[in-house]
Amino acid sequence: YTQTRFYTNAFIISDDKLLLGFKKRGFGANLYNGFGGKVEPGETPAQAAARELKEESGIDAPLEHAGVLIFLTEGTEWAFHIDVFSARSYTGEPTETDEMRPGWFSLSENSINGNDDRLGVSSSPGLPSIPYSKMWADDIYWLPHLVEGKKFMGRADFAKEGDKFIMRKFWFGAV
Ligand code: 6U4
Ligand code: NA
Ligand code: NA
Repeated sequence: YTQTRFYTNAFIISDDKLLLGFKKRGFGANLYNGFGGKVEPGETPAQAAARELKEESGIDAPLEHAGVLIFLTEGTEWAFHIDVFSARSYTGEPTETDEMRPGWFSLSENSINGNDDRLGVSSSPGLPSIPYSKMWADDIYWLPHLVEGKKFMGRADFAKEGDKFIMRKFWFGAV
């Protein structure tokens, strides 16, 4: 990998709810994700994270660094370095944009694994469970740590099959 591209991803937690955005277009379209994008020249990752959160969801939040993820894709000459941020409060109202449709998902008290939509259970009646089946395949491994406030780093290796990304390997550790 001759080059690294820097991105951000921000997750907002409010009480026992997690805010995700359904990406309507571009890379990762039709998947739920945090809010984020490219770090522009002259920006720190933290500045980029705040700007992208505002652009894509309409809210501001006291973001804190939560982890680092490296994504490698077969046939792609660069590595993606994602600084992941989280916040436990926010101001403004989550608002749909051209890129993202925000929505709240339920977090259980002790573990969000019990909230996996693939198990068909939700701890918070009325709110959907975490839509892991419609998220990037690595998210189920590190998102519980983010929710628990534990810092992490990880690397996911993807293969591209047609227009689909298949996760081949995932390595993850607490930091
Ligand atoms: P902007 O600057 O908003 O146009 P955008 O293309 O929307 O950038 P983003 O953050 O959706 O960027 O995707 C950046 C890169 O990181 C892509 O390769 C997809 C990948 N990616 C983003 N979030 C991911 C996640 N939660 N899990 C994962 N890959 C993710 O495995
Ligand atoms: Na963006
Ligand atoms: Na984006």
